[in-house]
Amino acid sequence: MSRYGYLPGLSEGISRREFIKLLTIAAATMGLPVGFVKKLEAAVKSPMRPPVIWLHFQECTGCTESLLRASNPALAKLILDIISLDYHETLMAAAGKQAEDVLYHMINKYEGKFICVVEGSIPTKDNGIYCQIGGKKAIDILNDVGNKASAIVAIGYCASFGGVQSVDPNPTGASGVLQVMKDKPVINVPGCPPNPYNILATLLYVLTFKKIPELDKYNRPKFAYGRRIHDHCPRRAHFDAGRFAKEFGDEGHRQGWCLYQLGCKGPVTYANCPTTQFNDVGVWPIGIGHPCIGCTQPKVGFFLPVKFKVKPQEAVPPEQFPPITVKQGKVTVAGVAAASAAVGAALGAAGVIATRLPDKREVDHEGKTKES
Ligand code: FSX
Ligand code: SF4
Ligand code: F3S
Repeated sequence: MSRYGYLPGLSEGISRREFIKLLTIAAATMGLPVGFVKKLEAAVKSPMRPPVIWLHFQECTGCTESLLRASNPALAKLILDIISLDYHETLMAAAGKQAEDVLYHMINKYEGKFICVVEGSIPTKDNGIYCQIGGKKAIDILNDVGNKASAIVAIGYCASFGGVQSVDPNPTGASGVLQVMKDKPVINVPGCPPNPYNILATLLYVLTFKKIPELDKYNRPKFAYGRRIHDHCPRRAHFDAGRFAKEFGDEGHRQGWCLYQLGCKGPVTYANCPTTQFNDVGVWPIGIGHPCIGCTQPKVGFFLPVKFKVKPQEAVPPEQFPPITVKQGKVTVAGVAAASAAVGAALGAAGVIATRLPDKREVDHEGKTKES
């Protein structure tokens, strides 16, 4: 239950089995070994865990809805109830003045200690008049609450990057949280809607480690947004082989070929959708035949026409792979990699082995080593 117990319908417990399963998935999403599940459990159960205050501005509420409609109801319960959600405009029974009183009571009581979650963009044009709640402008509410929070988690494409309403001509001046709150730690968890496991993992990370996870240049947690869709896409073999769906419903589309020619933005979009997927039943846009629209990528999702073809970038190796620019004795890794490419995938390991070796060793074209 939340501290005030006013979130209806979310108070039934989660079985221990479900609870541990969710924490294990969250640990895997964060790239943590299974041994960390106990730490996550302790953080969630701690009576000292910080309250969470969840604000809504310009949006479709799809982020919260997708949580509530998750095929695993325990997931919504874990995020919305057990992680101590103390104010959520969509879910709480309180309304009007009562709701406002709760909000200001909470932020004053827990100043500097609570996490503020924001859903939706903030209109900044014409003094912010285009989104008002109880006569108060969104930008003022965000300033009141955000400035007292220990950290802000911007959930969804709207709160992260402005959303569909920020596309030109952006009549309301819709902006992401970071554009408004420049001096606060802001974590962006984009997606339209974002994957509930990424929301869970981000909140759990902050609760457990009491710090912000490592972020990329768009303030997204690297554990969830560190790789391109294209790099893990199950249709990638078709891309490499030049087999493309040209029209929805054509033979290539029915065969599950690559959706690049239909405007897939997977080659420039960073997110874990191919591996995490949605709704616990393995669905995600590309999996069900729709090109990725880039809903986690600034200036891509909604900004580029669906049929627009992006330019594929160079392949980027995962961060945990060794660097490919380090010279290793007489044979450079680049040389080994080139040789590997020429003689087949089995030798690809040579490049990896090579970078782990101390200097003054040579690596032959089969990856065997000898001291020089
Ligand atoms: Fe935006 Fe979320 Fe898309 Fe909708 O709240 S990210 S329009 S799913 O609802 O903010
Ligand atoms: Fe997958 Fe899209 Fe890349 Fe094709 S272009 S391999 S569908 S991510
Ligand atoms: Fe969004 Fe593309 Fe994933 S459209 S949900 S980032 S596959």
